[in-house]
Amino acid sequence: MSAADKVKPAASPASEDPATIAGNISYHAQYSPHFAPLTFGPEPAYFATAESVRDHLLQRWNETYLHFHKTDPKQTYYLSMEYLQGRALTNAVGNLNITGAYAEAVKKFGYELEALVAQERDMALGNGGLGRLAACFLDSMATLNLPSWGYGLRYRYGLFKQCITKEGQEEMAEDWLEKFSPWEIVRHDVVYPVRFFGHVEIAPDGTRKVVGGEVLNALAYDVPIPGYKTKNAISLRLWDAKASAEDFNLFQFNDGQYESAAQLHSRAQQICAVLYPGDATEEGKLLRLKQQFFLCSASLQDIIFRFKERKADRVSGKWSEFPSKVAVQMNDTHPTLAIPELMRLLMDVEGLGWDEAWDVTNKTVAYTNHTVLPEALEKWSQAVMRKLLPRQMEIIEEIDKRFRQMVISTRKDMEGKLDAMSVLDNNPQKPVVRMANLCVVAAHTVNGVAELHSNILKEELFVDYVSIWPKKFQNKTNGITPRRWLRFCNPELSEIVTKWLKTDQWTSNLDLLTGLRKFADDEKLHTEWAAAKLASKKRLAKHVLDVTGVTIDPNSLFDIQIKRIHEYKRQLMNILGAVYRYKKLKEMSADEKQKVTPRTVMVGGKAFATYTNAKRIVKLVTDVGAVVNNDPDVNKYLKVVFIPNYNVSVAEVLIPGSELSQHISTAGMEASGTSNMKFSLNGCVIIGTLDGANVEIREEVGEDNFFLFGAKADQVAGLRKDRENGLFKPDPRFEEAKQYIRSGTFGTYDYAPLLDSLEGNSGFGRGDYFLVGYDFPSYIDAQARVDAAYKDKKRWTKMSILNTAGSGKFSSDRTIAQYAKEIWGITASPVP
Ligand code: B1N
Repeated sequence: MSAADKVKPAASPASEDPATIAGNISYHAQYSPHFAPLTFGPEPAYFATAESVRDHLLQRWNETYLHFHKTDPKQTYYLSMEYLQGRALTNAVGNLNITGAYAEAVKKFGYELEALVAQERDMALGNGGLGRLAACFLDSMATLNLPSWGYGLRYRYGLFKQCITKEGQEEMAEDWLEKFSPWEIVRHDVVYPVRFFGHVEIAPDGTRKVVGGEVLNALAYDVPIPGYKTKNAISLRLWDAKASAEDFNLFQFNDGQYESAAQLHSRAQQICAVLYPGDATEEGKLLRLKQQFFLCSASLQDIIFRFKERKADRVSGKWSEFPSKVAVQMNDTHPTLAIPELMRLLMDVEGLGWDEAWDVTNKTVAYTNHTVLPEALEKWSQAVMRKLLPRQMEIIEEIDKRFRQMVISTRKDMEGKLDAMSVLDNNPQKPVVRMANLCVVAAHTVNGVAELHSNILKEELFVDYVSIWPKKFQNKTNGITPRRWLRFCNPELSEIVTKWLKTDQWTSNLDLLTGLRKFADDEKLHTEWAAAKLASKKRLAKHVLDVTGVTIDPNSLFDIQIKRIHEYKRQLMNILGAVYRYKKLKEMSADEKQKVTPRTVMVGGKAFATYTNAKRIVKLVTDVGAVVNNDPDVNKYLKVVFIPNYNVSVAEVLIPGSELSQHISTAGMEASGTSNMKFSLNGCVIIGTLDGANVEIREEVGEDNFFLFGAKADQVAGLRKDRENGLFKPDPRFEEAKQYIRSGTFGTYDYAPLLDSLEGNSGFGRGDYFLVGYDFPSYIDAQARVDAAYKDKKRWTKMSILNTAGSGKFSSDRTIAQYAKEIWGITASPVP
């Protein structure tokens, strides 16, 4: 019997009555005050409100833990280096279905709930789609009552804050913990040692252990994740690194040697200091590897602890039962070290033999691939790995050896492919471990994130393995949570959807949206739909004015491209299109201009700090904007705005107000994309290539409601070859746009390296590897079709409705239900 069972708490603080809630908020303001009690400004009011919401979460979260403990279901553990949670308050009250009660409660203090929500800092522990996907998945896991948890790292600073200056992008540390986070609970009782460096010692009986090196402690912080309209709340467990008191050399400190006295403490701080520390240096690479291992080792020790905790007799073994209780999902290759670390724990700590440990590991771990870009496929130096993780490296070598033997003895025909398929690349120039290969060899299932991407995995990247393990490969098309991405971020449109469907069940059963199709021509719906869109556009225009000082016209077509800046995503094509549009406007007579569809082109996204060409693209967008927006001849017809510091909370303002969004990557290069799903769900029409999930979105919403252009994935290799052979003939419009920039129209910054990357055949300039020049004419033509369609309000509104109506497939509830059934083998376990 636990203490909690002996003495019941006085009263539940988790009330749904506004007056009681206000009392609880007031209680938190007094007894967990983070600010002087003199004033109760928006910031303290936000913290007190958040803490009172947390009371609700904690109650559910404790009950869920106990429920899983008692019922002992198979549980999934999602391992990810990134979680882009964004803000939590709106989502928490929304999922708990107490938004109205909280809105009323905070009114008693003179506040609107939205004003308090705006005080919250984004939890930006991720950089793009992969991290936001993990966050959407947690929401769906909780909502579907699945026994599942997330594991990640508690980075002190999240993804950098992007400032736009005259020089372009500048990065600042994102201090999300500056004033503490009310959503995390430090768990001083959950601590595991993680060892780096050292050497392997072999006992006379052959057992191995690592001695020496440095040991840091992983300390757990739990972020409760509530499901929508359910009692279940799951955990996102984030690890922080700590050195212990014994590692603090008091003698040295008192002797004035402050730095060396606290050496290990400062090394512990480095581990969770930032997401993606620069890896240009050897130190940077080592730090990233340390981060990855820290996540894997701490999480696996915790998973094994829980496996034993739930049934006492597991302490003494029954390891064959492990895969029937535990599923580990690796979000890309970043947590690959979970494989050798699980092997080590099973063999060196729990005493299993190799075969048994391998069987357990294989049946436990699964791997999701998120990219086929060669530069993003992780490879770690064997030497670095051997030094940092000597035992894990031994295990990787053994895995590689046994894999090679297996192929040679069972698949003689594949022997010639072994050099490409093996885990170790023993090229004497640069011996590396190929993490994706290790994942494919060790995992029971490998999946891609959209149909097209999964096919590319099976037909190209992993084709050789398919012939060995044909059943290992699956597709799980990505999804997004309809709670955050429609219900909460777009209340106007949500209400209309609920009204016309006569139910709000779509929030957890998104397929119901197809019910809107039969009203696609209804004039009354059109009027309401357009009014909701306009309201969101006005909110978006206000945001743009606040952060850039640029006034944009809510009656112009809002055209948005927001995502990480990368050459394959082709923001450069977008801006060349805008430059071409500008030039044409300059050449038009006043009468001709009257016929033009006014447009506001918005681009947002962060460039990795060391990715020079991506930073040049940011600079180009702002330079083009500065000229166009201040040109009285055209600025009624065109504006170009760079939206600074794109993140989850900015997306929640931009997406509802969008009308056209650009998903224009070179075909075959964007694994899925997930913002495309968010835009379409919010009644935005996509202009895009047949890439990633665009293919499936177009199928669902109908080809008339999608502006398609560009080369197909299977043409790309041939087009690049043609280019190398000098067979490419650029369209004059493409030449015109580039020349306009080169001529200095948008200032004197040196754009030559950027524009040169679009020239040449190969080698220097990369010969337009991303095929901007090839796709440009069809892109411009598609944009002309957009202009024409937008002039016909009826047609456009119908397209918008049909986009929302066709988005049901892209709920992360569907995705997660498929993972649960087809990969993890887990079932729902709702708290009674
Ligand atoms: O993962 C998303 C997809 O929707 C996107 O298409 C895909 O680009 C994205 C190395 C990545 N793939 N790979 C990464 C992130 C961080 C890093 O250090 C690679 N991100 C994606 C969700 O499936």
